[in-house]
This record gives sequence, structure tokens and C-alpha cells, in this order.
Amino acid sequence: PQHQIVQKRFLSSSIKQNADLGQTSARLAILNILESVSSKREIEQYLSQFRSVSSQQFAVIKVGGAILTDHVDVLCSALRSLYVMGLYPIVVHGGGPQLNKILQDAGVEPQFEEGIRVTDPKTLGIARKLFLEANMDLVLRLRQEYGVLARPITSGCLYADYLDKEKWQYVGKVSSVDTRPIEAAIASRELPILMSMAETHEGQILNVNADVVAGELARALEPLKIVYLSEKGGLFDGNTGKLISAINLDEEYEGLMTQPWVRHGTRLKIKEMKQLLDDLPKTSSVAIIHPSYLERELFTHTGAGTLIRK
Ligand code: X2W
Repeated sequence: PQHQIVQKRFLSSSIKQNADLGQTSARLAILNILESVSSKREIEQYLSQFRSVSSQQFAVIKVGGAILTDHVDVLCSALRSLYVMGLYPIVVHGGGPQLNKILQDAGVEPQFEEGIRVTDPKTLGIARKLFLEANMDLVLRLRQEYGVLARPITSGCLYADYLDKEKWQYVGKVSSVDTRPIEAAIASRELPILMSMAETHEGQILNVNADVVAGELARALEPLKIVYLSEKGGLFDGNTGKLISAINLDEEYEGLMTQPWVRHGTRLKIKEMKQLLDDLPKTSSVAIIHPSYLERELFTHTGAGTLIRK
């Protein structure tokens, strides 16, 4: 109906105004944050490096599910900082902890094999609904409260085959990434927000671990920056409990894999990063950090969290 169209137009123009209004203050705010840890010159150098590649090659950012419930405002303001600088990271979020809770509340114990969720049809249905909701919540929050024009990309981008149907049931192994929806979003100055599900070419939805999806996006796009945002803020040595500030996979991978504490999701993560960095140019690295360190990670030499390289 006519009034809906008018309302929509009004809404989008007011969002745009908010975004414009927010931009100057947000740009100043980020400069203030950054200048407390970095010099103007350093910031400018990073900015020109980020702008020297095509827009979709700036960064892939994986957002762990726990951040969406516990640190969403920190995440949104960091994304806004980038957005107002004209930087468009490709964001993919998880939702694992939330899914565990729903299953447990329903009396179902979540099942994992090698860090990957065994996804029966019922779990798949719950996961799909949950991840779609989480995606839309993040997109709306960014658009309505942060003036960031985020765009949900929840299908038509990640294609997969079954990983091993006998073992994991409805879990996908990504077979191809269609980067066009991502490029189209960025060409329209919108921030692409993906969730961790893929589809087969026959249209069957499959669950994919979000760390793995981020790796596949990085393989497809070869971004300057690959960042995994985690609530813990990095990888911790299971023996000493200390944060591991850097891992050189060429030297440490085999040794790490023999450690008893490198299991479940951590094992999957390290394996995924090894394969990813083997596939990417030698200079690539992955940072695992808390969302409150995102700007610092991107604009200063002083990294926080865990840096993984070859
Ligand atoms: C994951 C997808 C979500 C995810 C799952 O069902 O938990 C598989 O394991 P986090 O928050 O990053 O853990 N899928 C197949 O990875 O979320």
C-alpha cells in the first residue's frame, strides 16, 4: 500500500540523515580513540594502506556468538568507526553458545565431533531460525542505533556440499563462495553481514562452523586483515593459563597439535588457520582479539590478543 511506501522512504531518509550526522562525530571519536594509542601519521598510513586495495579486500571479521549477547555495543561502535572511515569489513557471525542454550533448555545435550556440531534436522531448524534472528538483530541495531547501513546476506553467497552426512548430518563443507552479493552490498555502501549457514546447489540449508566460514571468505577475498573477535580475547595456553600473544605456525603447529588442551573448537580453529594461511600469501596473518581492541588492532602496531602467522 501507498502509505507503507511513503513510510519506508521516510525511514530510509531519516536513517541516512542520522548516518550523516553521526559520521562527523564518529569520525572525531575514532580519531580520539586512535590518537591515544597511535599517532595521526600512523593512522593515516594504515588508512591509505586499507584504501589501496578494492573495498571488499579490507577485512573479514568473524564475530563469535557470545559477542552478540555480551558485547554487542562494543562491536557495533567499532564497526561504525570503520564504516564512517569508508571501510567496509565483511562480517560473519556465529551463534554457537545461544544454540547450545536453546537445546539445553529443551533437554537436548548438544553433540560435537571434532569441534563441529552434529546437526540433526531438528537442530538445523532451530539453528536456522536462531542465526537468522541474530543476523537481523545485528543488522537492525547497526542501522537504527548506529547509523551504519548494514545489509544481511543470509543466502546466495555460501555454497556447500555435505561434510560427512553419516557423521555430522546437516553440516556443510563450503564448496564455493559467490562474492557478488558482498560486492553489491559494498558498492551500495552497505556493510555485508553474513551468518554461518550455507546451501547446496539443490537449495538444502547446511550448518557450517563460523570460524570455517570466515576462513572460506578470507580464501575467496584475500583481505588485508583477518580478525576473529572472541569474548576471551585470544588463545590461552591450557597449561599455564596465559594468553598466547603470537603463534608462528611454521614452527609451532606440530607441537601445538600434540598438546592435550588443543582440542574441540580450539583444535578446529588452529587447523583451519593453518590451512588458511597455507593457502594465502605468506604475509597474511590472523588476529584473535576482544572486540574492544578492534580499532587498535587495525590502526596501530601494538596488537592485542593472539596473532597467528606463518
Ligand atoms: C556452528 C555454527 C555457529 C558457530 C554451531 O552450530 O555452533 C557448526 O559447528 P560460534 O559462536 O562462532 O561458536 N556450526 C557446524 O560457529 O558459532
